[in-house]
Amino acid sequence: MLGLAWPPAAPAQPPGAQVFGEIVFGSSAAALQPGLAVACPVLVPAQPWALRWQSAAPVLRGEAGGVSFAESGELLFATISVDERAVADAARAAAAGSALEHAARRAYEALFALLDARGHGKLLRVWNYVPRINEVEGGLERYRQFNIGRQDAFAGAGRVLEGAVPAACALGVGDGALAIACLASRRTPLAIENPRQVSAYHYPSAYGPRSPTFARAALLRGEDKPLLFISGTASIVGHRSLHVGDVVAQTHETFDNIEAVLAECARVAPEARYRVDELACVVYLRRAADLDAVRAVVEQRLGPRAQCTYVEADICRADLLVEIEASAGHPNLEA
Ligand code: 3EB
Repeated sequence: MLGLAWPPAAPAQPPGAQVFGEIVFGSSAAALQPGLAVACPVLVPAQPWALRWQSAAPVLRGEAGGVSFAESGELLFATISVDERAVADAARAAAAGSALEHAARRAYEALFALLDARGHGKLLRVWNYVPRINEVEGGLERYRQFNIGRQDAFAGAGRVLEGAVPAACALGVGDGALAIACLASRRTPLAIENPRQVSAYHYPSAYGPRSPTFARAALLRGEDKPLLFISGTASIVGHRSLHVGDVVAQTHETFDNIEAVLAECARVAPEARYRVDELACVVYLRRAADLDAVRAVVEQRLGPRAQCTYVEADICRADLLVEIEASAGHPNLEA
């Protein structure tokens, strides 16, 4: 049994469940190991807030190769941080591209080694927090550098670069280390694409020398309820950013994309027929000043039951102002 603790103060459900991993926003330290701290400001609920994973099955915690992990039943939660300043010399010596590219490659190599060693090899969902994501260094935006290292690590580990890839998000944070968290499973998730969008792994090279390696959503079937993760979703149709400068229109376009992913999910997995008002969302805003405008659209599109947290973070395309990630199927999200 897997649950998303929501809100963070809620007691573990069912009784006896224990939290086996967390991503804390608005804080520089996680309370738990494994746990990732993302220092970005939380706008709503205006205090540190965490995504927490809980399970009624026994939890085994450990640390290997720089990766902190916890296994419970068929799931594994893992985190790793790699400070590019600490690997800059190694990157130069290996002629391995930029320090950030090297850090991304190292982080994913370590995660893959751990997942394979633990027998939880199937990556379901990855959260990527990239320092200064939109800065251009050496002629290449840092998000694009990150994509090179990530894709290299997938290929180097013998993993596919398209199709059965995980759901993900990639957000920009201030200075600090590249920080990554993931959920993986013993079972193979179903990757879902959005018919309104070119698959990210097929983006043209105008968006960078290597495509991002992620699916629009991933579904883990065979649970009491199928567990759905919708990747960070933005105002992109085909492969283009739409409504540049108009945060309200971007938010509506983002929900059109999320609804298209839900429809595609129901088509390929009829038992996973989720409505938009059943989603728990994290809304990432580039500018805190857009909160009220975005919140009005979110509440209009999701209805009053919406479980939504708003975090200030940079979006991986410089022309986008908002990105929304969502999930459904957690037992404790039932009304
Ligand atoms: C996009 O759709 C917006 O690089 O892992 C969304 C989700 C985005 C995941 C990633 C990037 C990533 O292209 C950006």
